[in-house]
Amino acid sequence: MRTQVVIVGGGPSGLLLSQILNLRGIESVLLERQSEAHVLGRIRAGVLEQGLVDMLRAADVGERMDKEGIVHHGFDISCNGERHHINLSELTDGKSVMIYGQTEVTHDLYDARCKMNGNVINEAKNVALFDLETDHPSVIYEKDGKSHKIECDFVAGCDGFHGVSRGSIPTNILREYEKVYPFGWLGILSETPPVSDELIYNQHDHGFALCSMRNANLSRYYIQCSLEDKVEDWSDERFWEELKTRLPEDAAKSLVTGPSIEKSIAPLRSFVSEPMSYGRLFLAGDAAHIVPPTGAKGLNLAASDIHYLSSALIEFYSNGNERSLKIYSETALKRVWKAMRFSWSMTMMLHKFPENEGFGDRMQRTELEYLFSSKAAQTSLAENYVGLPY
Ligand code: RFL
Ligand code: PHB
Repeated sequence: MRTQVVIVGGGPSGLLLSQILNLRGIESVLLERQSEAHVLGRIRAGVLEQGLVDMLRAADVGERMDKEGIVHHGFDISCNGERHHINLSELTDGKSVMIYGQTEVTHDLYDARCKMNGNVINEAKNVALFDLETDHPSVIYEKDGKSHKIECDFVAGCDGFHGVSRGSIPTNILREYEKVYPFGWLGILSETPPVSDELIYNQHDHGFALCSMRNANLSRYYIQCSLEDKVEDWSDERFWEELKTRLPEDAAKSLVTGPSIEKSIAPLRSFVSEPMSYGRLFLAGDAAHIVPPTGAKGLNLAASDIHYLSSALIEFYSNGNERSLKIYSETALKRVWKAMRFSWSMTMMLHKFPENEGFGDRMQRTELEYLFSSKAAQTSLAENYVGLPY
């Protein structure tokens, strides 16, 4: 088989790329290791920047998001129970974020790919990439016990942190930067009304907590937990009690609890691998970088990579010019590092660090006091939260 672009990975990065290329008449085949049901069952991010919202609309997948998504003009930060409002719109000339789950984005993209007969191959096993440094790379995969080969012009590595694409770049070229945080996030989804109209990021002596949501009757809550903790250690009762302790009093009182319908623990890390391209392979999204979820940037960063990569491929196929493809890595990484810095600073500011007794704790408290007292500091936070320009 032959195609123009092979896309490895059917998460939001791969599906969005496939959809955008298809709309521009560029052929692609998308290879996803898991079943569609598995991909659609994952609960992940919930906050979309304006840039991603615009991309989804332009890619003809914004209809349900515009009906069901909730526009948020601000959020709260609570510091040991004292609540402060960050007015995103006032601080950023009217910008906002959209609350719409990654699960729904993925759903909409799968539906659109299906309607357009997009070439999505699920349960593609043992994907391997070849001849990436030439202008005729190829990809081999197995499906239903048979081996298949696809020849192509380009390979887009959209296969997340554990995919094969990044590992196909020779180790003498790849440079990796990593920070692993000494805690995780325990998250639950519950069919209860959200405790507040907007998100609340809570800094507390017991550890960080986040109140988020998916819709008027679906709440998403997280608490910072130990890396040794197992999901089984946390009954729903224990989770709600601990969450209440970390919330401001009014929120704790009005919190509606109920059975969790999903519960999972995610470790937190910052990770960047450079370069994001090698020959005719281009990495996008979690395949190239991971941010801790505190700044809500993971999915949004995947989207900005896809913006740069799809524009560069469209340019190549419209006039043969490879210039934007050649500078893709450099262009994408500039924005990646800024989102890394923001996610890292939000994480450092809001979590309890076991080693931070004394000086570190005072610095953290002062950082928050400065933020609440300075419009300049709030503006900086807000412009990063709504998303830096592409
Ligand atoms: P994804 O979503 O990981 O999709 C990659 C896809 O590639 C497939 N794959 C392969 N396919 C073929 N062959 C192979 N060898 C393959 N290896 C892997 C996988 O099955 C998968 O379908 O990456 P993508 O598309 O770049 O999207 C990135 C976002 O998913 C990610 O940044 C965010 O979800 C990160 N993230 C969160 N971000 C937030 O902003 N807020 C959150 O609350 C939040 N929670 C999370 C998260 C990421 C998590 N992961 C990755 C463990 C919670 C979790 C649990
Ligand atoms: C979520 O709703 O899952 C969510 C929201 C904001 C974050 C992280 C996760 O910073």
